[in-house]
Order: sequence, then C-alpha cells, then structure tokens
Amino acid sequence: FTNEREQHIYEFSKDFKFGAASASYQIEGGWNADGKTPNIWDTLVHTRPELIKDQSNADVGADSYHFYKEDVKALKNAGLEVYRFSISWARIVNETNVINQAGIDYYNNLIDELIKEDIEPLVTMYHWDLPQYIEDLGGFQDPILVEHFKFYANVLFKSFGDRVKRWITFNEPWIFCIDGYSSATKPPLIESPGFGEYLCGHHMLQAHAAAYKLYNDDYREQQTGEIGICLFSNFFYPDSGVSPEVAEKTQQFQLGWFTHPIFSSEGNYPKIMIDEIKDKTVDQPLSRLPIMDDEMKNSLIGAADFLALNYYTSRLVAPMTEVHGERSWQSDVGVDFIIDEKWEKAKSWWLYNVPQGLHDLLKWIKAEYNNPTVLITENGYSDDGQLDDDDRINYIKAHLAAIHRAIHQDRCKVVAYTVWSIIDNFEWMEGFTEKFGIHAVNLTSPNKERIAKKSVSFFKDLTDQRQMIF
Ligand code: GBH
Repeated sequence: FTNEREQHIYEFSKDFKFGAASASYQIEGGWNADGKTPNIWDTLVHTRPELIKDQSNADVGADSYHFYKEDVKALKNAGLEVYRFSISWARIVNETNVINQAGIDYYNNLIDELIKEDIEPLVTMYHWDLPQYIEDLGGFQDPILVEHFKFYANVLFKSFGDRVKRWITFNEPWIFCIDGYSSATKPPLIESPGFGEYLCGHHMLQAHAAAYKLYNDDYREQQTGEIGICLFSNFFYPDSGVSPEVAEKTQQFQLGWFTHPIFSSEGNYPKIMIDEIKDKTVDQPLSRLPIMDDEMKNSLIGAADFLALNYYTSRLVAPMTEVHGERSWQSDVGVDFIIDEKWEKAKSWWLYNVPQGLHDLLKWIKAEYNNPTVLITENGYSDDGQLDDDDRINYIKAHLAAIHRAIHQDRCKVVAYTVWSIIDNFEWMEGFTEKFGIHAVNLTSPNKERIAKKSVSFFKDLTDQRQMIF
C-alpha cells in the first residue's frame, strides 16, 4: 500500500444535505399502468428497439411504480436526507388535459413515504419523458409546449406543493434539446441541427418562466417553497494553443445558454452566443437563435431560487478539425472537445473523472452570477454493476472534496449533493449496459430486490459522522 497523496478530513455541516437522484422513465416501469399514456421514450423503445444498445426497454425495469417503498428503504439505509426524483408527465394528465387520479395517488404515496422517513422530496417536473400527444403537436419546437407545461405545473403545485418545498422545472435542456431536436440521437429523433436545439431551448425557457410566475402568483405565499432549474455542464479547459477566451466562449454556449437569461442581472442569451450564431446564419434574414424580446427577457431575470447543477466530467477545448454538419450547436461554438489522457475513464464512453472541473465550474458560477445557491443534483460513476464499487466511492469522494474546497476556500453557496443514482436503472440509449446505482436491482426476480453496494456504507458513514477522509 503506497499512500502517494496526503489525506485530509473533510467535514460537512448539518446544513449541507446529502441525497440521491433518479428519473421517472429510468426507474418506474408501469409504462401503461392505471391510465398512463405513452411518452416519447415509450414510443422510441417500442418502435425503434434496435437503437437501444441492448435492445432493452424500461416497460418494467426496476418497477418503482410498484416498489417505491423499497427505494425509500434504500435511501434510508444509506442515511440520505434528500430524494431527487422526477414526475412522469404522462401519468398525471392525458391528451384531453384530464387529470389521472391514479398518477396523483402514486406520487402522493411516494412523497408521504419519504416524509414519514424524514427524507426531503426534491421534485423534477420534467426529466425527458414528454407525453407523446404533446410531441405530436410539435413538442419543444412549438410554443404550445408552454401552455401544456403551465397546466401540468399547476396540477403539481396544487397536488403536492403542501409537502414538496423544492421544485426543479426541467432537467438538462442542453442534452434534450440537442439530442432530441438537433442530432436526433434521443427521442423524439428530430433532426434539425442548428435550428431545432435553439427553438427547443427558447420554448423550454418560456415554460420555465411561466411555471416560476405561476408559483409566485398563486402558491409561494402559502406553500413557501423554492423553484429552480437543473442544468448540465462540463467545465471547459483550453487545450494547448487554444486561448482562454475560446474556453470561456464554450462555457457560455453550454451553461450560459440557460444560466445567463436567468441568473445574470442583464438577462438574455450570452452576448457571444447571440453574435456568433447571427454571424453564422448566412442564408436567412433572422438568426437561428430566436430573439428574446423584452417581455421574455424580464420574465426570466431572477426566475430561479437556486441552480440545480449536474456535473459529471470536463473537456479540453481544441480547434475544430472535424466537420459537425453544415450547421449545429457545435459548429456554432466552433471547437472540438478532447480528453486529457491523464483523466481516468468510467464505463460510459463520455465519463472521465475530473473533480477539479467541478471546483472550477463552481468558482465560475459564483463569479459570473453573484454567488447563487447551488444544489449538485447529479454526479456519479458508471461501471459493470459490481457490488464492490471502490471506483465509484473514489469518484464520489473526489467530487465531494472538490465541493468542500469550493465551499470553504471560495465561499461558493453549495447546499446539497444528490448522487446519481439511488438504484441501477435504464441508462437511456445504453439500456442496462452501464450502471450508476449505489444499489443494484435484481431485475430477473419478481420482487426486484434492491441490493446495497459498498458505496451505500460510504454514504452511511458520511451521513452519520458528517465527515470523510480522502
Ligand atoms: C444525466 O445526463 C441524466 O440526467 C441522467 O438521466 C442520466 O442517467 C445520467 O446523466 C447518466 O448518464 O459529456 O459532452 O461528452 C447527463 C449525461 C451528458 C451523457 C452528455 C452523455 C455526452 C456529451 N449525458 N453526454 S459530453
């Protein structure tokens, strides 16, 4: 045993909350149970199964629709205090905007069970499972999305807002807008590069603002909760020969696309993004990035009580050598992304262990937006599913140490960490071939037992002692 690195004790105060995360389509199963209508993932897995790496689907999966109490036990076993889960829109309302009581009951039961166990529900309203009937109307490419989201948000606040005190409107628009409406690598498989992603982002922002306003106008006073948005970001370092300005531009194109309108004092999309996309729109009078009018701009400035940040990995920014289509988000940024060969890789092709990137990203957010409250709502490590998941523990510790440094050295306001994920689950296009859970799930057994991995004892010790050695 050689101890190359000096070890430290990291203490976390009682005010810092530890939890775990999941998402409805990835864990629930019950895809057509009790009045639920199909969503865009049901459509994809049923019509294009060959697109999923192992041809699997989440029709049943871990079946949290029936075994949610096992998930709550799993959280309890790990000593966790927050559960970030998402609500399946298609379980709650159908195409005639009729409310599905069975769907409401399911989430009422889950929320009550959490509260009974003293675990805070942190609810994502949309984690990629758009009802198919809304996609059929144009989905995120059509402004009708905003009205549908408002209706849905109202049902959620009314039904669950007495117990849910922290809401997240959307999970990772950077991913679902690019993959869903530009590159066609995730449902609804719309290929409209250079247009579709920006239209999607625009309507997503309008829907977010509408939900925020609704909460302020009709619910905040009585329910006294908070509402934020969940954004995915890498941290971008310049590769040798690339200027820091280019890395900064990339950060603005990825995180800034959505944080600048909401968390900056001037609002609107980042100026560099507006300018570059306009410059690269040569064949039509208007920019491919929709124009944000003053009304929209003002509805978004300050329209979040916290930033929910999903951080997994970082990238080096290099000059663009590959062609990324005639038009696309990536060709608009005008860079390539590469990996530092010193970074250690997880099972997922894209996931490298770069904890320093989280520290640097938190510092960037603090400086850029006057130190907003941040919750790390996803961070996690994929492997083959072994119960002795030391690499996962190591990854998590390294990221918690980075958060600790951001809090104590830099005074960043990070208040919670929810690991991805509470249980192994359906990893989207990768099916069940990569596992992120701190619990395994016995998928072939009728009771879908949740089995603790070694990382559960790590969290148990951490939450008991409020400290870790790393
Ligand atoms: C999260 O997405 C999701 O919210 C969650 O549902 C999912 O299960 C979890 O991560 C694990 O994948 O990184 O620039 O090379 C973030 C994951 C981000 C994975 C984008 C693929 C590829 C682009 N995705 N990534 S990049």
